[in-house]
Parts: sequence; structure tokens; C-alpha cells
Amino acid sequence: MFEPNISSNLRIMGVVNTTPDSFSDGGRFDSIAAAVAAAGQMIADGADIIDIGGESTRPGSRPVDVDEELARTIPFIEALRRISDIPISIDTNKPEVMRAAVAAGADMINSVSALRDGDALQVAAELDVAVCLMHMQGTPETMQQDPRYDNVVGEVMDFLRERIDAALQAGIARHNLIVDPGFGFGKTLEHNLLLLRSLNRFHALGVTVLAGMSRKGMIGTILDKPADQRLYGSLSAAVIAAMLGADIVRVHDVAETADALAIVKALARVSS
Ligand code: 7PJ
Repeated sequence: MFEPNISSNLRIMGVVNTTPDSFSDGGRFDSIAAAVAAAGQMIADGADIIDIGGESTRPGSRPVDVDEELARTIPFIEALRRISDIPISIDTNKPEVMRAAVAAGADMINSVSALRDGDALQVAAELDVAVCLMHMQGTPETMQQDPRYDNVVGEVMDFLRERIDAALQAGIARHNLIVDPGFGFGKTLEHNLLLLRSLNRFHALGVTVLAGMSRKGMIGTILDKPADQRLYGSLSAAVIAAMLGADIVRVHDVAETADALAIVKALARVSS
């Protein structure tokens, strides 16, 4: 029989991108105001964390330089911090951006490279904030060309276990660690589905578990629909992740996800 395993601390992370494809004058006043308004709406809609990214990591995307990433994200973090005390996460792999973001008021580092860039491990340890370690095979530019695993769940778990150990060795506190299987980052649809089916196993790693599937290719492939028509599929994926013990779901559609997860939370209150 299927028994749900619902987190007692299930949270919604709302995504606000500051990349130029989302706000056309990235870094200047209008785009900051638009990003703050978007974040404010997410907070009103039930977001528990706001994730701010200044570098696209979509399949095929190229890295941006540090000055540009700083210019896109730091003024936005400062502006958001002025209007809200919501936990702010900075989606970056760059140690310089981590430092500046935390100085500007960010509370969490979201590293899709799992702190493998430069001295990111040491910087994260010094900053003493929450850190998400995500699995990725390859790099965004090429990761979807031919992803291969013998045993995707085992290999992703081994990688995350190794990164947790590296983080602990560097002095990062266990209570600050979050792991994420990295849906869509060097994975076929079948790899993503195998990871989702086994998401409850990731709790054995002994840290918070985050899952991000919102609007991703895995939803689009199943539905054969473009990104702007993946809401219901994304809600379904968020509910499945929550039923399998995800503590944090990273989403674009906060209001809708909050309603969907309210049903999951109601279930948790009556389960034995
Ligand atoms: C993720 C992320 C994810 C974490 C992106 C997109 C691509 N960070 N950043 N997990 N995805 N932790 O949102 O489609 O799945 S960017």
C-alpha cells in the first residue's frame, strides 16, 4: 500500500529570474521594480522562500560574467529586503555573487553546481547560511545532449552524499544543508521519472530535500506542451514530490501551488 511521507515543514520556493529574457532591461530600475513586484505577489500568494537567479542554467545556456550577474541580482535583493523579511535564496555558482548576495540580505545559497566552483565551499562555510546542493551531470551548455547513467537514483544519491561530506568537511553545518536531485540537469525524461518515483529515498541523506520540476522539459515532453501551458502538469509534479517527502518545492506558480499543497498538508494532519 502507498503511504505518503509528508514533510512537517513543507515550503514553497518561488522563482524570480532577473535574466534579460525575463526582464528586458536586466539590472536597471524598471526591471528591479518589476522583479520586486513579482516577488511581492509571490509572498502574498504564499511563498516561503524567494529564489533569485541572475544566470540562466537552461539547457544550452552559456555562463554570464560575474559583473553582469552582480548587477542583475544585488540591487534586487536589496530592494526586496527593504519590503520583506522573507528568506531570500540566491541561485548562483559564483563565490563572489554568494558573498555580495548575503551582504545584501540573502539567507540562502542555491548552487546548481553543488559548490564545486572555485572556493565556493569555503565561502559558503564562512557565510553560515543555508545551502542547496544540486546534482547536475555535465554543464548547462551540453548536459542534455546524451545523458547516461547505469543507475540514476544510486548515482545521484552517491554524488549528493559526496557533496554533503565535502560541505561538512569545509565546516558547513549539517542543519544548513539541502539536497536536490536536479530534475532536467543532464537527465532524460526516464531519468527524471525514476528520480521522482524514488524521491522519498533522498531523506536517508539526513538533510532537507528540495525538488524543482516547475514548467520543465519533463512536464512539456509528457504533455507535448510549451512552457506557458505546463501549469497543471507542474502542480501534479509538485503534489507527487510533496507526497514523497520533499521539504521544499521550487515553483513559478506560487498561488496555484499553495492551493495544491494545502490539500497535501491537510492529509498530513490526519495521517497516523
Ligand atoms: C533548479 C534550480 C532546480 C535548484 C533551476 C528552471 C531551471 N535550482 N535552478 N533546483 N532549476 N535547486 O527553473 O527551469 O531544479 S533553473
